[in-house]
Amino acid sequence: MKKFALFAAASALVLAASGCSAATEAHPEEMHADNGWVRAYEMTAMPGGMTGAFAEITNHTNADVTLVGASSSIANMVEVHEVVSVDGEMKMRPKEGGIVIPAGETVTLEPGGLHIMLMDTTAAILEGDEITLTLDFDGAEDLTVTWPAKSAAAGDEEYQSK
Ligand SMILES: [Cu+2]
Repeated sequence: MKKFALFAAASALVLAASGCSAATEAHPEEMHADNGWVRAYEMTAMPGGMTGAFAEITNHTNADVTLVGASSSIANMVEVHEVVSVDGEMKMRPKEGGIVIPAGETVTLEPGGLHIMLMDTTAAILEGDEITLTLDFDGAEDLTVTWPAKSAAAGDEEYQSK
C-alpha cells in the first residue's frame, strides 16, 4: 500500500515535470514524454555504470518526429537503443537513424525494447533520485524532462558493442 502511494506520487511529479496535464491548452509542447523513469540497479550504485531510461513518447505534431538522442549531466554518453535477437540472444545496440514517433502516435520505450541508454554515468543513480534529461528530437523542439529513478526488473538483453 505504501509502495503504491509512493509510485503514485512519483507519477504525479513526472506529469508535472514533463508539462503534461489534463488542460491541453496549457502546454505548447509538440512532444510529450509520459510515465518516464530511469532504472536504478546494482550497475548504477556507483559512477561509471550504465542503465536505461524509459517513457511513453507522444508526437502531437502533424509530421513524423525522430528521437535522435538525448543528453544529461548524469551520463557522459547517451544513445537511443533497440533490442534485437542475435542467435537467439537478446542484445541491445544503437538504433540506427533514431526512434521514429509517427505523427499523432505514441511510442513506448520499455525494458527489453526501445530505450534511452545512459552510459558512463557521472554519479550514482539510486531509487528515488530525480534524473533530468534533454530529449533531442529531429522535427520538433527538444524536450527537457525529469524522471524518477526506480528499481525494476530489466529485459534480459546484453549490450552489443557492434
Ligand atoms: Cu541499451
